[in-house]
Formats: sequence, structure tokens, C-alpha cells
Amino acid sequence: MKKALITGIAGQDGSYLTEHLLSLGYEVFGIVRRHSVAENQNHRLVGNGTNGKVTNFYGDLMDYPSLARIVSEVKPDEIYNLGAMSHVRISFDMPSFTIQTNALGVLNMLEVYRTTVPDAKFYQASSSEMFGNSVDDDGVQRLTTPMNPVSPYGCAKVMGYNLVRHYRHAYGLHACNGILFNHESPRRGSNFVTNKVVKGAVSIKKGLQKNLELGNMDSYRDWGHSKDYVRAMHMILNHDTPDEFIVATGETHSVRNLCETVFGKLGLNYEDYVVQNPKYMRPEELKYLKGDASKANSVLGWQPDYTFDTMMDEMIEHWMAVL
Ligand code: F7E
Repeated sequence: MKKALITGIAGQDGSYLTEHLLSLGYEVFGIVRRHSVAENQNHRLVGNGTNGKVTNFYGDLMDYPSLARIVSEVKPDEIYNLGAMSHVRISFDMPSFTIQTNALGVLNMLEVYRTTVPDAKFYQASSSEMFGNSVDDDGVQRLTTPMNPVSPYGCAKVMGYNLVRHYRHAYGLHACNGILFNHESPRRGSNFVTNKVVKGAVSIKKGLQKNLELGNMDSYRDWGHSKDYVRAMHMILNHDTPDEFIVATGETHSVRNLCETVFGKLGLNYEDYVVQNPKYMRPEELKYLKGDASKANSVLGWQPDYTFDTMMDEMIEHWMAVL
């Protein structure tokens, strides 16, 4: 039985990856940070069939002794480093914490990996936010597109990405980067734009809320489904040679179009309800993302199951049931 260790196991991707790896017969271990509300530490892992099947440890990417202890105890075959401060706008409020967790945290994990289980495989959750405002002439970001990050989050992720490549080359480790474009689901935090819009629109439909406050409506994102993207993580890690891969849908929508689609599906006109609040604007915005996943498609045989439409339907159904 192969052993996988996931940092950030309690997040959206960590919880879907856990389900995926359990279905493949893995033994799954996770690292969670202490939270004063104990239920919040692992609520995404409760009631999804993983109860009692996962061993979680308290730890933190900034707490090297905890990482060293956990990795020596588990001796994982595969390490998935998904732990991060993942909210881009909040990274402007907490730049130092973001850089420490998302850049130095990667270094800590890599050092523990190199010195404790160098024969294991290492996956780093890299992000399309690393491209910042770089886009090729044909309107696409690909592996050769320069990285010009426009947020503390993006800057930290570039450092993590480069560290992984450096450790691979310097020490001959099987360390890989998945550059994942935005990926969503009903488990997405409700302060990310997709789930905020779906939850808000359903609340308005049910008469629970009058309007929805958003920031920039004119940025574009390439939105896929987390369930599809965690399958790609496992494929990337288990490819013969450690490498970099982009995971994206190749389709882009504006935040305005997202609103139009979601409110439209509920029989509402978004223009009657959505208002702009400067508090949700970012000091510097990443305006446009559309990824080229052709290498993941051809080399790994990865294809998404969800479309933008089926993903929105699933998220609407979720909030219809919850609210
Ligand atoms: O924003 C705009 C906002 O916060 C998307 C993370 O998973 O993907 C995610 O980062 C867009 C931006 O995601 C609101 O300005 C408008 O243009 O859902 P988001 P993100 O910043 O793209 C990348 C790949 C990651 O790696 C990150 O970890 O929507 N927007 N109004 C808003 N965004 C939010 N959150 N809230 C608003 O009210």
C-alpha cells in the first residue's frame, strides 16, 4: 500500500485528493494547522467517506520540527504540498505571512523531503497567479510564458516553483510542479469569487439577501473543477520523469460573465443585484488567464470531465440544498 502525505489536506483540493487517493488504494496522511474551533480543522473531510480512513497530524509549514517529525514517522512515498495562504487579495493584507508560508514553507518541506525520504516523489501546488500580467500574443499562458507576478501570493509561488526545480536539478529528486489555473467546486471557500457569486445569487433567489457586493467585474479567469485537477496532480507526480505541467481548461470567462451565467440560471438579471465595493478590489489585478494544458493532455492523457456549465450547475445545486 503506497503512502501519501498531504499538506493542506483540510482544503478544497486536499479533501478531493484524499478521496481520489483512497479510491486508488493509498494510505493517506495529512497535516492540519490547529484552529480554535476544532470542527473547522477538518470539516471538508467529514461526511465525504474519508472518516476514519485518514491519519492527520498537527503541524505547520513554518514549524520545521513538526514537519521533520511527521515525515520521519510516516515515511511517505508521495508528498503533495498543497498547504498555503491561498487567497490572493488577502495576501496584500498579510504579505509577510504569505511569503513565509508559500515560499519558505516550500523550502522547509523540500529540506525535510531531501534529508528524510529522498526516494519519495514531491508535488508542488504551483499556480497560474505566477504569470501575473504576462500573456502570449495569441492570448494564452503556456510553460514558456514569462512569470511577472502581481501579488505577494504570486511572488511567493514563483519562489516555491523555482525552489522545486532547483532541488530537482541539484539533488536529483523526483520533484514536480503542477501549474494549476483556477479550480472551483462546492467546497471552494465562499470568499473566492465563484462560490461567492453562486452563494449570493442563491441567497437572493431565496429572499435571504438583497444584493451582492463584488470587486473587479472585468477580470478573466480560466475556471476548472477541483475534482478534475486533483486527478492531474496524481498523474503529474506519477509520470516517469519529474517535470512541469499546466492544468487548465483553455476557456476563459469574465467575472461579469460568471454573474450573468449564474444569475441567469436562476432566472435573475445580475445587473439588478450586483454592486461594486472598492473593498474587494486589489492594489494590482491579474486581468486575464487562459491556460494551455496541451502537454498534460498529450503526455499524461489528462482531460477534464466537468465543463464551466456543469460545474456551475453543481455549485448552484449545492447552495440550493444548504440554504
Ligand atoms: O478571484 C475577482 C478578483 O479570489 C478571481 C486562488 O485559488 O486562483 C485563485 O486566485 C477574480 C479576481 O481567485 C471579487 O479580483 C471580483 O480577478 O476567486 P478569486 P484568484 O485571485 O484568481 C489562483 C490560480 C490561485 O492559485 C489562488 O490560490 O475575481 N473578484 N470580485 C473577486 N474575487 C473575490 N475573491 N471576491 C470578490 O468579491
